[in-house]
Amino acid sequence: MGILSQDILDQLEKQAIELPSWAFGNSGTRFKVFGTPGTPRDPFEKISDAAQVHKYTGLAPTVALHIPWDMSNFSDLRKHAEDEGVELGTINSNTFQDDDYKFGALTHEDATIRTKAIDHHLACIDVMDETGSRDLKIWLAEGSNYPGQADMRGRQDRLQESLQKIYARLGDDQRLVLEYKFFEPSFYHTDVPDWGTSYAQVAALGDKALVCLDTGHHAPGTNIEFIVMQLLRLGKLGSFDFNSRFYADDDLIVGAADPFQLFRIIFEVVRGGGLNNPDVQFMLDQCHNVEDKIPGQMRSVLNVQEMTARALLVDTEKLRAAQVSGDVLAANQVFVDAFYTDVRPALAEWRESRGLAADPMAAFAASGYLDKVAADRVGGQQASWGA
Ligand code: LRH
Ligand code: MN
Repeated sequence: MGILSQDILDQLEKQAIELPSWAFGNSGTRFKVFGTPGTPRDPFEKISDAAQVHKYTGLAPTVALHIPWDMSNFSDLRKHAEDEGVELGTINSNTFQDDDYKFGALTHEDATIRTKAIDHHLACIDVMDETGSRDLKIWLAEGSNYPGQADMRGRQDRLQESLQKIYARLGDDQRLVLEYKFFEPSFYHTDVPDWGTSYAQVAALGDKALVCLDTGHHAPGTNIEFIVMQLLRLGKLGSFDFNSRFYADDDLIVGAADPFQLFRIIFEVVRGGGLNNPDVQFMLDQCHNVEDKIPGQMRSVLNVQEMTARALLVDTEKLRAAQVSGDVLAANQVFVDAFYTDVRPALAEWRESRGLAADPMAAFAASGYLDKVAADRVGGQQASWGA
């Protein structure tokens, strides 16, 4: 297929990117959450929309759920997903929308509050037993806003104690991934602010506990691909939340703000044996505040596919030779040559050879699906974060 060898195409064929159910609901900022005609009103409609992304791209066979946003009859939802050609994926806990957690949840000074938060996670694992999901993803909004407000050391100890109780409940084939974020909603300290803290906490739990890396959760200027390299080297990179940002946790379409960063990240994934590795889950974590959500998700998985194809085009032999000989410019040239290689025509041809539309976005737009759901989904409450 032109510039893409059969070996590269074989690797691309195996690529699977999990979609976040919440990307199909309304989302926004503290200023405004915009509604959109046809937005899903329940998890079943979210799954139907997510299935459209897989139908046209062949890239998104699973959908992550968020609890309680996606509470439903999970055996019916699982059946619905299978009927739509997808499966239910990662289960996300939520301890960031309850008044009781104002000063913490798994880290709270009060054991009663900690027990409530632990029980929520145990309930999420019950959901995993019903949905057949492997991963429990834990992102904690916990922290403080002013120096002196919190005993940061005591909170780390209580966090470990709480995580131990959650970890003990995991089944043999289940895992937990602990997501870090350097700030927001806490503005002085965050209890899991960086990869080192997440690593320290999960390493103390055991093999079924790993780190979740959200590409929007780092301080500006952070070399994220270095962290990817290190976590793969340590065997503790459990999953990605892919998105992109210009400033903070903007949750924009992955690759939109900084395509070269996405390329560098995926190059380290390939280098570290993380591509199509079942231990390293690729997931999107995005919000389409102003653009149409299904096309937004489609554009996202296609961006990841394109950057994966480019990363696989790096002439690693030539690169190593230049690295070993200290030829700085030659090494960088080999690297960016792959990045600047336009793989889109070859990917379009390859899609057609697999019975997919050469241009999934155009094919979906022509399907009239958005007009249909806008006409059908009248009344009821459109789904959103409900912050
Ligand atoms: C927190 C986060 C986390 C999710 C939420 C939807 O910023 O990245 O992964 O629970 O977004
Ligand atoms: Mn995330």
